[in-house]
Parts: sequence; structure tokens; C-alpha cells
Amino acid sequence: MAIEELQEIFDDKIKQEIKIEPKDWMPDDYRKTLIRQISQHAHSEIVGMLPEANWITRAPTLKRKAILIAKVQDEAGHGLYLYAAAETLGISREGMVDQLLCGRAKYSSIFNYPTLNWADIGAIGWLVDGAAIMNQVPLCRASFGPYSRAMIRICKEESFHQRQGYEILLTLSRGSKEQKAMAQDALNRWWWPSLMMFGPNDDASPHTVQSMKWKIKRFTNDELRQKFVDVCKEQADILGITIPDPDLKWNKERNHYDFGEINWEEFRNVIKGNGPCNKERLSARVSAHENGEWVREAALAHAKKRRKEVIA
Ligand code: BYC
Repeated sequence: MAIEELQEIFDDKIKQEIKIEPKDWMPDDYRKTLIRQISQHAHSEIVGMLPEANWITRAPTLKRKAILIAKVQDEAGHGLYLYAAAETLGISREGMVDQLLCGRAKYSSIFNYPTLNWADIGAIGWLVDGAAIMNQVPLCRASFGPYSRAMIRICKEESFHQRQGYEILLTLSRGSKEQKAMAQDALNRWWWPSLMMFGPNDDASPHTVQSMKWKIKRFTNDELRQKFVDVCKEQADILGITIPDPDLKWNKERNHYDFGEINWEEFRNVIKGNGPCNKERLSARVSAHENGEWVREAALAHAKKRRKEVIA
């Protein structure tokens, strides 16, 4: 079939909301964009385990510890679904992991900030998982089948994550004066980095226009960030804590909250590898990979043995 004809079939599927599947013809740039986004997303899930895992041994009760372990395990699962979805596009898992470990691949800026105390675990659940849900629910309708199906499952788990974080902060905010101050301090430190999770403003986002045409993205970075601010303001009021933004005001003409300017210099710096924890996160992943070598070897040897048994 001529390339024009293949392109026409692809365009028609996008128009009619028919999912593109791995064996379908697709434009090279569509494939590249998906590999880029899905692999970055998978890396984010894997690196995203680190700031929270740090608190598993220090969770204040057995119940909180069990919940946090389950949440961190969920993130590992999300990473694996996403690596599997990216593999269907022709990139190998080893290739993606190598890109992460050598520092070439991006992952979400948010995971380069430190978790200083227990309230940060609440703030991560509420804000980071909250931002993740805002961004990922529309991805359940992404045009690429394996990505959209992975996202449906991931979003179900993310909403439990968001609620557990909010509940930690609710408990702190109803506690002693010191506990309420911890909740406020965590919000102060996590608010602006959470807004950065949505990516650059639309006019500075090189990929949004094309990704919207391909129906990979359904909303722009700024649209999702605005929805997030609107939802969080109401939730912060319930907690009785204040969003650290003097410009946050209801705008009745726009029917949205106005909010202050994000520090894009900080965002660019974190992405470049100069955030507070970039080096620590990467070295934790590198040593986990090295220490896990015997597991990969054992799993491979076991798989070979099983294959021989089946053939025999
Ligand atoms: N951090 O043109 P743009 C989670 C990069 S949640 C680092 O707007 P796009 C989790 C972007 O990659 C977090 N880099 O790009 C939650 C691009 O770089 P390249 C992960 C960022 O792709 C709780 C450049 O800036 N979520 O996993 O159209 C616990 C230009 O940006 C960031 C996802 O990955 C950032 N914040 O839009 C555990 C969701 N923002 O590739 C885990 C899926 C932008 O040109 N991804 N960049 O070098 C997306 O929805 C989109 O990729 C984005 C960016 C909205 C993030």
C-alpha cells in the first residue's frame, strides 16, 4: 500500500476515535512521540518510588506503613505496565532502562525534591498523585491502545493514592498546633513543584499542538494546571491550610482561580539535573540495577530451563 493511503487510514482512525494498535501502520513521529512520553512516564513511576520508600520504615503506625508499602508497590506496577506498553512500539526494556541510568532520559521534575518529614508523604499523595490523576485521566482516552488501557488501570490506583495522602493531611490538620504547622509547611514546599508537573506553559511547549492533533494529549498543559489549581484551592480550605500564593484569587469572569507566576528557571534547572535530589535519585537507581543483576540472571536461567522442559 502506498504511504499516502496508509496515512489516510491512520488519520481516519484518529478522527473516528478508533485506537491505533502496535501492528497498525503509524507515522514515524507518532511512534517517536509515544516512545518518548510513555518511557518518561514509566521512568517517573519508578523514580517516584524513591521519595516515599524513604518513609516506609518511619511511618507513624503499622497501618500507615502497610498502606505506604502498598502504594509504593503500585508505583512499581505502573512503571512495568508502561514499559510494556512502550515495548510494543519497538524499543527494548533494556534500552529504556539504560537511557534512564546514564542520565539521558527525562522523568518528572517532582521526584527531585526531598521528603523531609511525614507530612510530606501526605502532600505527595494529595498534590503529586492529585496532579498525576488530573493529567492521566484524559490519557485513558489516548489514541494508542496499549497506553490508554494501561492508564485505565493506573488511574484506579492513583485515586486511592490521592485519598490516602489527603487523609494524612486531614489527620495532621485536625491534630496539635505543631501537626497543623507540619501540614502547612509541607504544602508550602510541594505546591509550586506540583504545578510544574504539568509541564511548560502552552506557548513554550514544543509537543502539545501535535500531540493534541494525534489525540495523545486531550488537554493542554495550562488547561490541566488550571483545573488542578481550582480543585486544590477548595481542598486546602477544607484542610484549613493556605496555598502559598498571594496572587491566588477567584476570577468570576473566567470562572477560575487566577494564580501567580511559576518559577520556570527552577523548573529548567531541575530538568537539567540540578534539582535538590537529582544525583541522589539517579545513583539510587543505578545501585538498585547493579544489585539486582543476580536476580535478572537467575530469572533468565529459570526461563531457559523452563523452555527446555517444554521443548523436551
Ligand atoms: N518534568 O512539550 P512538552 C507519576 C519535558 S506522575 C520533567 O509540554 P509533552 C507519579 C517534556 O518531557 C509524573 N520533564 O512535552 C505520581 C519535554 O521534554 P523532551 C509523570 C518535563 O510531552 C505519583 C519538554 O519538557 N507523568 O508518574 O507534550 C507517584 C517539553 O514539554 C516536565 C507523566 O509522565 C516535568 N514536569 O508534555 C509516582 C504523564 N514537563 O521529551 C509516580 C504523561 C515537561 O522534549 N506525560 N517536561 O526532551 C505527559 O502527560 C506529558 O509528557 C507532559 C509533558 C504533560 C508531562
